[in-house]
Amino acid sequence: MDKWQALTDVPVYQPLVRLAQQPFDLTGLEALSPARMRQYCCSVAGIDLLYATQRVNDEVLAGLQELADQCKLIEQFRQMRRGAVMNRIHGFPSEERQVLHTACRDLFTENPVEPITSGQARSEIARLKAFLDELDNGTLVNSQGHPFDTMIHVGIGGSDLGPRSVYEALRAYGRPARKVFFVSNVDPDDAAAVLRRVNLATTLVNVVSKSGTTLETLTNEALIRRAYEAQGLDPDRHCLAVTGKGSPMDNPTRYLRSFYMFDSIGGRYSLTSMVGVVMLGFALGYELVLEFLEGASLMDEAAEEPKLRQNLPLLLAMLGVWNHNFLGASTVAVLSYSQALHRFAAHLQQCDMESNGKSVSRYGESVHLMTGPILWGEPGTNGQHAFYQLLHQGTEIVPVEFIGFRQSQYCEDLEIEGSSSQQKLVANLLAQSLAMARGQDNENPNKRFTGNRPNLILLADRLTPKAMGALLALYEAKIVFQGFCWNINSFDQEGVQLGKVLASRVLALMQKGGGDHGCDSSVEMALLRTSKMKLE
Ligand code: G6Q
Repeated sequence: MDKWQALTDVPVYQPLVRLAQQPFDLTGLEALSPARMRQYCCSVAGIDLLYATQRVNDEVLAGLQELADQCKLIEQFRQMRRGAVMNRIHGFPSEERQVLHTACRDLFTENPVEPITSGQARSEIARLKAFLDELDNGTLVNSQGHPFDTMIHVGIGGSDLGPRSVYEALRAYGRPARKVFFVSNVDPDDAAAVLRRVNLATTLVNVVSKSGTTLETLTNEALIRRAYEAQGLDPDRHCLAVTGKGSPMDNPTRYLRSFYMFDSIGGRYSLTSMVGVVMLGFALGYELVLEFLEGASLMDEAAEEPKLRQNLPLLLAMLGVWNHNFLGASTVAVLSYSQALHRFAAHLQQCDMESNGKSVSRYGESVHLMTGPILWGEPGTNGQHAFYQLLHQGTEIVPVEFIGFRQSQYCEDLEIEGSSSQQKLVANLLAQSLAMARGQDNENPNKRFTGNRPNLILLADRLTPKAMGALLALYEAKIVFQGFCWNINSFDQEGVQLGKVLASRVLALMQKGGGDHGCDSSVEMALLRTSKMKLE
């Protein structure tokens, strides 16, 4: 989008505002016809998007196509994948970086769209394969000659949430003899709880930090290294590093093995880089990691399709913009009917809200429309027994993105009272979607369901590594498309800086000698006194 173009300046904005005054009524008798259901379905890379339960009709979809075209969303996505410098605020000092997370999985063709970063990713993945082979064939063992059977993944934010959520999602395919634990919080109890559960002698510690300077990660690494020393073990023979070239952690003599991620890959988009795949390779094996990356790569390619109704990520993004900017919904819930996806919403929360929680445009001007929504979620059916009351009858309209699978992962299921657990799970998902859309009248107002609560369903056969890769890339592309549409920079995170700076100031005050405190009249000191924290 050009400098002058805020979303409100895009020609099709006003026509869409007019259409939004009378959005499609999902509660009508024939509203959810079989024909509508068939037509409002888009399938890409093994994932189906069923969106008949959105408040759109053909006219709105045509308007959203124009919106995507007028904002040049596909063109920008193509430029991003080919290495354009997208992470910038024009006219102001900013990160000035390419955005190339997609290059990490562009591994399945002779001609990657951006060969330099893809080439680097290929050589890192070859190094990872060699490392995993050594673990498998017994060339790499601990000092007593025993195989490594456990990994502690240490990292925070983008270096934790994505890897952890996909590990949880794919645990069903994990190698039975390998365990993975995560430590992220600087809360000492996080590391202490994990250290109690592992045998350090057969454990690898995967320290992941792009910057190599993150307080929490460095503190946890030091704490875990201390635990090794206390047992007479050499931590350098157990710790791996995943970091940026030239970072303070880029010191191969301190680590059993070092892997690299690149400047052009932001933390929250780094799951398919070494940030995620070293741990996933250990847990699942190399072949399944490749399947995961292949799923992501298929979705990246599909995201370049210009036709909205055939481009799943673009459609998901534009339906989100319709609900958020035109129908006025301020949050979106991602409700996975899959226990394995129980941390996926947490990852999306970061990926979406850190990317699109912005108030200035890519030209430093204040934006006048809502940008990123509040994203939240929990797995179904658990959520049904908790917050769904508000989703059905609350005053806040919450668009819902349901995620489900036709088959379970473990295929350990039984028919109880005529149906399997998987059938019960999917039946609940479908029922919730209909209930939210159609509602139900009742003469008792307390039992009335107004309906017209927009929702959609993402459905795949089974949560396999490939499907997980596709699902991840789908959401990454959705977030990027929406950011382009709002003309904001979805790739920096200045909003997390202020808190970090203040935390170091408060910490410095805590560490300062007792005598200096008397005359300190800063607001930080006043807060410390009020909080009755012990000052050293
Ligand atoms: C993500 C953010 C942030 C980052 C963490 C960890 O996009 O940049 O969540 O991932 O702060 O950073 P390091 O990997 O540098 O330790």
